Amino acid sequence: MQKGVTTLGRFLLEEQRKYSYASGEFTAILEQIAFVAKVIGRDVNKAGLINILGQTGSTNSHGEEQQKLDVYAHTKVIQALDHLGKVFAMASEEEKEIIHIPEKFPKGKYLVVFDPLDGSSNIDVNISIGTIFGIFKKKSESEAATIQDFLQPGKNLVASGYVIYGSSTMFVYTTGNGVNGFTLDPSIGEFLLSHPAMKMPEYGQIYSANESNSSSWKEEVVAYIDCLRNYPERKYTSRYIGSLVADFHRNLLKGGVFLYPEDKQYPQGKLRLLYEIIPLAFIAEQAGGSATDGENNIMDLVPKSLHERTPVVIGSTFEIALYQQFIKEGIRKRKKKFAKSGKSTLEKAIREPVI
Ligand code: AHM
Ligand code: MG
Repeated sequence: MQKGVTTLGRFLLEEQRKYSYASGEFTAILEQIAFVAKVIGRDVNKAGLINILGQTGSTNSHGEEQQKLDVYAHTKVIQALDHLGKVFAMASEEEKEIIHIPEKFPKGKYLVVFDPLDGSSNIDVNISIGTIFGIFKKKSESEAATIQDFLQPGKNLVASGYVIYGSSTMFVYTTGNGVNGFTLDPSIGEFLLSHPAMKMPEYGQIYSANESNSSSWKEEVVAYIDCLRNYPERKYTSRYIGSLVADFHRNLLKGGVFLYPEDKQYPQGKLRLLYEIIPLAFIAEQAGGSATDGENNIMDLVPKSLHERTPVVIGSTFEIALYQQFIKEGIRKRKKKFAKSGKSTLEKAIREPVI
């Protein structure tokens, strides 16, 4: 191995040693998530082959291969974590109720929330997808987990992260001490530190939104996008993959903003607060960016149910602050305010929101 190369395992261990009280329980959970990411990544890469293998009658080694890949990933994450003795309970996008630890295994003190395969509709067309996770500490003393245990704000997270299955497989995580990214070297089957201390640029030139929904966006959101499109100092461009982890990851590296606001089809927003948006908001914040639902910092929101949806705007500080300004002022107020100036609302909107 090359000098200076740090494996994820070594990095986790060194991080753990920084805290005298750390018992290693938490490290064990992260290691298992990284392990299952490799398993899921391997199967995602075979996605196009599953039918071919099935048709030729070749061995179906897992049995699960006939399942939808997101259900398969869901099962694999549970299997990777349920026996550790470190997890109290889990919640997944693929399961309506809480996932309890089987009686035969001891329980731990951590709660894991996850979206096993986000953007899974993109698998068939070879577009990057991802796994998102968040880890909380259990608060109650109860023997069996209840939904209440999971309804914690982002600021209670002890760790969060995601795995992107793209042109390479990457594991990105934070424990509140900055964000670090690891790239899988398939030849040795190890995640290697490739993106230490990731920082989101203060601003970018990208906005990511499904603009086909814009006819039912609030007028402030339409005006905001218009403002970015016509921004005088730099030309913003639109990039939308439709795969949250991939869109977020690109913006984390390059700067910019991802938004999925309320619209007619999703009056509460489409994305899920607990296991999609809160974990990514923690990463964004730790990398120097932020996330809002338009009014509140995402990290302050307390989910009211496991699968609650939220509007979200997440990204670089400049673009988020600009968005907040549009929402706060309201277009009508803005129009009124600038009516006398003789300048168009848009011009004013661009000039005024300097943060
Ligand atoms: P999923 O959790 O069912 O995969 O849906 C979430 C996905 C995100 O990855 C992505 O950002 C969004 O849905 C795309 O939605 P749309 O197709 O409406 O633009
Ligand atoms: Mg999802």
